[in-house]
Amino acid sequence: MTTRTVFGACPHDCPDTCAMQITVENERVIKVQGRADHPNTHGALCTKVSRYPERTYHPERLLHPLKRVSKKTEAPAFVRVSWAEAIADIAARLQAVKDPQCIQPYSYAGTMGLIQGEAMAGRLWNALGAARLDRTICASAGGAGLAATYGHKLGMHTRHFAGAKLIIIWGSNSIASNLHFWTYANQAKREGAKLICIDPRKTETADKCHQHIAVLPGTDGALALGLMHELIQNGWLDQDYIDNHVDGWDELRGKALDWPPERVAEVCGVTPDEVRGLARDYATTTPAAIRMNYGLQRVRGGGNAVRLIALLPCLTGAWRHQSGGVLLSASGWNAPYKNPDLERPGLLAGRTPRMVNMSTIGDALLQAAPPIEALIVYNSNPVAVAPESPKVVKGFQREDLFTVVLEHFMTDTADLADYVLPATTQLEHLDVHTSYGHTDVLMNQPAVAPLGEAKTNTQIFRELAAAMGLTDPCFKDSDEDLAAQAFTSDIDMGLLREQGWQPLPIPEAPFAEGGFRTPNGRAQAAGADYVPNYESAQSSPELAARYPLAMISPPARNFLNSSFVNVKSLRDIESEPIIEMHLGDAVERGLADGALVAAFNDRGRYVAKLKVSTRARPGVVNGLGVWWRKLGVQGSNVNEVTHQRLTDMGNAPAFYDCLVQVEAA
Ligand SMILES: Nc1nc2c(c(=O)[nH]1)N[C@H]1C(S)=C(S)[C@@H](COP(=O)(O)OP(=O)(O)OC[C@H]3O[C@@H](n4cnc5c(=O)[nH]c(N)nc54)[C@H](O)[C@@H]3O)O[C@H]1N2
Ligand SMILES: Nc1nc2c(c(=O)[nH]1)N[C@H]1C(S)=C(S)[C@@H](COP(=O)(O)OP(=O)(O)OC[C@H]3O[C@@H](n4cnc5c(=O)[nH]c(N)nc54)[C@H](O)[C@@H]3O)O[C@H]1N2
Ligand code: SF4
Ligand SMILES: [Mo]
Repeated sequence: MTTRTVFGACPHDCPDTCAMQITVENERVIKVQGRADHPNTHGALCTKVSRYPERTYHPERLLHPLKRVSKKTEAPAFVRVSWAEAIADIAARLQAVKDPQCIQPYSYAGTMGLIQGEAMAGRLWNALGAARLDRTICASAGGAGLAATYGHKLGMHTRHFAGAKLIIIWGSNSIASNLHFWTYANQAKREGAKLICIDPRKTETADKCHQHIAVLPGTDGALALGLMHELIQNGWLDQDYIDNHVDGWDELRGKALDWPPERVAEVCGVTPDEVRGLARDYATTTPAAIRMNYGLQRVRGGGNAVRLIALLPCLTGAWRHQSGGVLLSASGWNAPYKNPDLERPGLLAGRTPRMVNMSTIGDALLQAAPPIEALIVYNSNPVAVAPESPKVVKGFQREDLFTVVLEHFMTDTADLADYVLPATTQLEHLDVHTSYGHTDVLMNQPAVAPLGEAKTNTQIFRELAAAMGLTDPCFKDSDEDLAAQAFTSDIDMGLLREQGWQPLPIPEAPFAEGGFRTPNGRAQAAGADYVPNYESAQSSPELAARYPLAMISPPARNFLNSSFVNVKSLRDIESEPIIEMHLGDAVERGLADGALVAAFNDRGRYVAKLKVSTRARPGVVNGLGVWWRKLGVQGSNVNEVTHQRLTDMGNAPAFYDCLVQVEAA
């Protein structure tokens, strides 16, 4: 028996980017663990990724290229073909597209790796002049909000939350989605810090905080303005910090004065005392830290809400302390270390192909002019995760659309492909990673050879480039070459290979003396304001009369977006798709716990089991995401009812800005 350990990195879309230790016995991975010597990972992976071997050796892993033999509207049927046949046919089909802008890549963060992400794919799209993709589906509203305020996506160090005396967890179910942050928050709690959770849902995280403020979805901007009102009225401002480091406060101050606690309470669905108490705690506890997450920016006003919340530590001077400030994303810290030439933008040779927003792929497939003729999907499962899936499905069903999907499994998206190509998992390929939660870079070494005939994303794109006659030498780069090119020379690749991770030199209290990344170094407050939801009783009363319940669809703890839904041990924990509803709302509708119900609106109908639960507040239902449609009830998932309208900033989807009615199914 031969046993070895290999250093890896978790590839998933999660702020924690854990360092993994992979145990291989007789050329089979038997265990993945968190590395004890990596500070942010501290020896533990989450439940999901601890099952990564189960996912990798899953009996339904795709191991051979498949070609469709049924109509798109019929039950999916495929036959096995050779790689040579698949690559030659796909290359010919792509070459037959006259306007290269009608070739549409579609990818997201199935892996966050820089190599298996866009390194080789981007080169191919640039060389062809294929359409570009606006990658907005997750974080671009908040990202744009942060950038408008601070000049970049920057925030506190995760580890310094351990030293805070007040932690506001705002729009985040950290125990489920940001476990390693929670470890630091818990440490602060043990040392006497107060933890407050702001979330419409009473999450596992809210259970463990001292206080839970259950705002209505999409009202966080109003709450932030209410806090500012209280800071002004009670003389709690750090005027010196504001004078030296903030632009536009006079304008924002005027707006905040219009938001007394009573008005805030009415809009947010909380009490005036909750607003006053929160303001007092925030202003009078030092250091005070805010962990925002992306939950609160999936509404029409998401960008502005992030702007307003991000400004709070400027108003109290919380930034003066290393354990004060705010964190939404840390990715701006690693941006300067990334090689901007990795995807070879020069291959575009002056062309500016059209850009399609991934969040409106349903409309784009049905309406774009000229039409999308070929679609290449990798690292994403849009038929399950994109909003308003009835339209996404209809778009994918177009018989004149040529679709190729690179995948590990036969997902809802793969079911609608012309070709399905088997891709390697993180245990089978090389990659390098940055993180949006901490500030280390990591390397993932392949632990075992590709399973079956699976190939890396990079190899598939290399072969396609060759078959399409592209001769630029960059298409010959190996994954090792790509890894060596991924960063600027400030990253020590030798150390990265040997140790598996490397911290970046980031200041401990980065904005203690201002120095934001805006052109004049000052935080920008002008223009920030509360933007109400598209769909709510206040902003669209006629719609609310028909669809009176606000539905949010936050992640399920044991899935990662739609990944892991097909891993049986994890699906067994989640058991089945559920909609959480407050008892009063259930009684009003004559619905009993455990009933099969449908959440519906003009867009579609999502069928799930009703869970009458204190996790739901009155007026809000929680449709935990994101199930594979085909593993859900009646082939539906929560995106049946979401819409394609975009946020105020960043052109992102407003998944949690959604009215429904619920009835027995
Ligand atoms: N287990 C698990 N972990 C994950 C993921 C997963 O699917 N499962 N997804 C990963 C991804 S892709 C991302 S982007 C990250 C972050 O992903 P996020 O979506 O930020 O995940 P959560 O931390 O669950 O935060 C969402 C929380 O916001 C709450 N929320 C919804 N609407 C509002 C609102 O209007 N205001 C406020 N204040 N709160 C609201 C929800 O109830 C939920 O508890 O997590 C990653 N981690
Ligand atoms: N209603 C609702 N919808 C949501 C959300 C929500 O909260 N509510 N969350 C949104 C968010 S935050 C996000 S980030 C998106 C996420 O959406 P996606 O980025 O599409 O994420 P996943 O659903 O995890 O799908 C990733 C797919 O990539 C595949 N994959 C993983 N690694 C590789 C690889 O190395 N090669 C190839 N070829 N494939 C690979 C996996 O098998 C998986 O099927 O969903 C969004 N959709
Ligand atoms: S999903 Fe997040 S918490 Fe889980 S192993 Fe990956 S990085 Fe760590
Ligand atoms: Mo995300």
